[in-house]
Amino acid sequence: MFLSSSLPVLLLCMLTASSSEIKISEDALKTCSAITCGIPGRDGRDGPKGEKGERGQGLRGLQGPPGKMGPPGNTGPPGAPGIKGTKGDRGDNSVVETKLANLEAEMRRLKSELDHVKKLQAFSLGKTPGKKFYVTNGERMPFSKVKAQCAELQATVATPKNAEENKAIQDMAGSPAFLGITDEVTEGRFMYVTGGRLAYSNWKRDEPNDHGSGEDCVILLQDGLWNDISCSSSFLAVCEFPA
Ligand SMILES: [Ca+2]
Ligand SMILES: [Ca+2]
Repeated sequence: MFLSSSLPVLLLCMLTASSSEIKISEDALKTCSAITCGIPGRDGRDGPKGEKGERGQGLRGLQGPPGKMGPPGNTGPPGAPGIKGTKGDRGDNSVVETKLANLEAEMRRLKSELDHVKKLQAFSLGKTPGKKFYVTNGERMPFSKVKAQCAELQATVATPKNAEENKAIQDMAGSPAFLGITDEVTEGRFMYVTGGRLAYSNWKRDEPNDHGSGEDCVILLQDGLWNDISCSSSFLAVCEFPA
């Protein structure tokens, strides 16, 4: 009888019930202070199953290293032909022809000038048509340098092949000058630097004598006679140009 009359009070005393503890609200406690609280009832039955929660998201791992390059893909089909371009302007050859004509005129002028210079040079050197002519820069130097200087001028070292040429060099040089003749290849056998055995010679008495430590080059003395001499000595450089 007591239990049935105090049931509402008990319900008031139970504000929140969990599986482990019972919390009592402030209002309920006030009520309970006046009326003795009963023992808590049994746990209720489990409620219906809740809806399925959203899928969780785990921690994303670090990005791995790039993989190996795959094999090349197949060649694609050829593209469609492009749009045809507009027709170009007609070429103008007149500019090129004018330039060519100017160049030809300039070449004729230069050739005329060159011929004029050649005539002046021949006149100043006393050159006779059909005959060799000789040029000197008036410097003395070893034979090797004379050869190099003449080669630079596309000429050779003065080499008299007869008495007339010997006289021409003698008159032009005015002082001892190297000739393009040596016995450097075989001692005692003088030859032309350009090749071949001597066709003419004009040795001074008792020359060539290969004096001292040896003399393998030849100079034309002021009197027109020849003397073998050391190639490292310095004498006048005279170059010879063909006829
Ligand atoms: Ca010699
Ligand atoms: Ca000598």
